[in-house]
Amino acid sequence: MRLTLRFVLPLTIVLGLLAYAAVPLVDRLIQRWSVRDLDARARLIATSVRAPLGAMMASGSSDGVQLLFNSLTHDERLVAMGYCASPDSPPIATSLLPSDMKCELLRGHRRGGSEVVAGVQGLLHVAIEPLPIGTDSAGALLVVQDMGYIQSRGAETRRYLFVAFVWLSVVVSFITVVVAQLSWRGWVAGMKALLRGEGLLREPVNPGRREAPEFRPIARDLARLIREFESEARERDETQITWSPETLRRMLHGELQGEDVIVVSNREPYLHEQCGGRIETRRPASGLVTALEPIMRACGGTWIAHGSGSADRAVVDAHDAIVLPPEQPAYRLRRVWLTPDEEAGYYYGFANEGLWPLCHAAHIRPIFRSADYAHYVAVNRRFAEAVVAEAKTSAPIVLVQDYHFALLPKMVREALPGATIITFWHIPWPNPEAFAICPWREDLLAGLLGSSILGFHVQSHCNNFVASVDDTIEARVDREAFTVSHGGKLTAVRRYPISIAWPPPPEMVAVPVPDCRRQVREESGIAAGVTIGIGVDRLDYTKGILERFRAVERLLELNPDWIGRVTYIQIAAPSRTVIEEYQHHEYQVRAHAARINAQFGRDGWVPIILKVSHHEPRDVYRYYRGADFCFVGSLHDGMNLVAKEFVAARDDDRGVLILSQFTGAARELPEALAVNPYDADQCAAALQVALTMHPSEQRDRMRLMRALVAEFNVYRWAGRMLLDAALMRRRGRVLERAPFVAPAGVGSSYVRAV
Ligand code: ADQ
Repeated sequence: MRLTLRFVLPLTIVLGLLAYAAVPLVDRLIQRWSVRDLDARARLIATSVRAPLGAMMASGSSDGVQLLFNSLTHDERLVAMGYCASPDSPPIATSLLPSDMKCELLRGHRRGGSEVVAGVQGLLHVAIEPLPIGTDSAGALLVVQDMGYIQSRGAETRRYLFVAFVWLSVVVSFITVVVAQLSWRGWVAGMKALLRGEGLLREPVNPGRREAPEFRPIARDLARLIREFESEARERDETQITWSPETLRRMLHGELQGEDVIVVSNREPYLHEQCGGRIETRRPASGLVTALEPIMRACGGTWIAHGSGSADRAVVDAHDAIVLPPEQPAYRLRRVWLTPDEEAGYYYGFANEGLWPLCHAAHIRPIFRSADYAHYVAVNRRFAEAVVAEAKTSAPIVLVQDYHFALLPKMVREALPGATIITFWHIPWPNPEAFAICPWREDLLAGLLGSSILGFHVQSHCNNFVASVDDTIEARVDREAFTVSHGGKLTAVRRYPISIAWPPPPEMVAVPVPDCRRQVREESGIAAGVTIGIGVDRLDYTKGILERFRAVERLLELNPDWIGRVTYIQIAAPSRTVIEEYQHHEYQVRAHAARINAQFGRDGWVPIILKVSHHEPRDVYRYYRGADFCFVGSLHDGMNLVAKEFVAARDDDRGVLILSQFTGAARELPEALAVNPYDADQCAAALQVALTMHPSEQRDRMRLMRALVAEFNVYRWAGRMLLDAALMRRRGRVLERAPFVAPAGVGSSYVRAV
């Protein structure tokens, strides 16, 4: 009712005012029409009387004229008539001709005309019609008509008009109320649906109902706001997210919908090798591949890598690409070919004889050759060109992996200024003094600072990098925001601890633990009562394999009771075998194992079993599951995924992890037995603890470690980086729309890194 009144009342008032304004207008209009009618009537009368009047005047019968006029004025509207022969003669007229109406009137109306005058009983219409008769050339007829009927007609019209307006207002109000009610209901229903989130966060409850077009812009804005709110909330409280391939896919869909994701790494996720007449597919032993492959499976995109398998060329298409993984294609691998010289200079030379020892505190001197560096520059350029060629948009998201591509971010940035480049440095970053020995340190830093985000596993590596920048090049370092501004570009330096897929692929943990133990024993010839330790590494001097052998030796020296009761299996994948240092290291590893086995081995038992060969991930997991403890003894390691894999493999909550304090993993897994691998006595003591640890303690420790790896899995690692990239891109877009030059050092400049 109130709604009705709200519509009807103003409408009635408006219509009333309109009617009020219309009345004088209508009066004037009626009068004008009536005057026109009376003029025509006067002309008609003049025409009708012309002949009899002419005859009477010719015969001088003024009485006859009088009689004629009297007979005509019987008409109730015709008040009086008269004839003037000239302006000076008296009129021959009926008795009711007003006395003030003289023939002089003719002077002002030589050609005739009419006027409205006020009579005693109301308005009169006086028409003067020229009527020359005989010699009276100025003769004219006076016709006086009553206009009273017009006034009564005006009153009637006003009455009709009023009634019509009243009706109109009622009808218009009714229609307005009905239409308003209907659209109000629709609007309220639409708004309620919007507030319920239909069409924004979820499908409409009634999919048949079409969304009102006027809601579309509101719905769009709301959806965008909700997305932004969600992602900001996620950024504020990421502990709420359980990261899985599905979460990552959803996040990529929501945050980076339609974005072009390109990964660049030296190592390819799959190698194709010629074996006899067959082509075999092989997964390389690499932490980087272990971490990135699940991501690419989850989000697709293009992975650019060096094609190093002997049959790699045989399986690619015309664009040097192949779709992977073989069993369930999800992403594209684009292979880049290198000549043996390029590979020797860029990969073995500068990357692995120069940067690898430079970044690892393993007391191996880096070797820097300018010819190697020239190859490093050229190969970085080649990969950068491949990124540009593979980019589907001008602003792709490029994930650059590791120390093989320190120069590439800047090269890609120059070609694709809109790209979001996330570079992840998988190995440690040395302190500024150690880094200073690199002859091309400025170029390396400038190259890396082409990235939007530069990631390391742990905060101390971020700190070392920023300190190196501070010591080496002209750049503005913001230690609060942890950003570096160089050449007008900003790079955020962030910590993203890498991890493994969780839960581990089902096929890795399919064989029950007791079966794994039995198989491991059988394969390695280990007797039933012997405790088994495991180490899984690339055969690399940074991994502390020699140190672990010394620890086993020391344990047997200090506690001879363990002789014949414990065997440590070292799986070592040959790595970088063309490098002399690695050849020497392998020789030492073999020699140490042989010496210790010779010293302590007896009756078919040996303390160390060394398996220098590559193993498929399934075999590696079988060893993890079949062992009683895992020993990670790296002298220096960015993260170390073996530690996390061992934890993931132990769904029986058993097994002990001995972990070097110089790995990134040690900061995340305090329940492991932390050791200094250089301290053989301490390591031997840790072995003793591991060998005697009660199963319930093993279970408690293992559960805590498993919970951590489950939560901080590789999907979180990638998701966190990609979310940061998405945030940067969003901020970049906002800034493009509303540019604002922040004062130097103010955080908004962070956005310009995009
Ligand atoms: P890597 O130095 O390669 O990685 P790591 O993290 O331990 O070291 O990963 C090694 C991977 O190779 C694991 O997945 C392991 O299972 C596998 N592997 C080792 N030996 C193998 C063998 N014989 N056969 C088959 N597979 C084998 C670099 C950095 C690390 C960082 C990772 C990821 O040096 O610090 O954790 O990248 O960022």
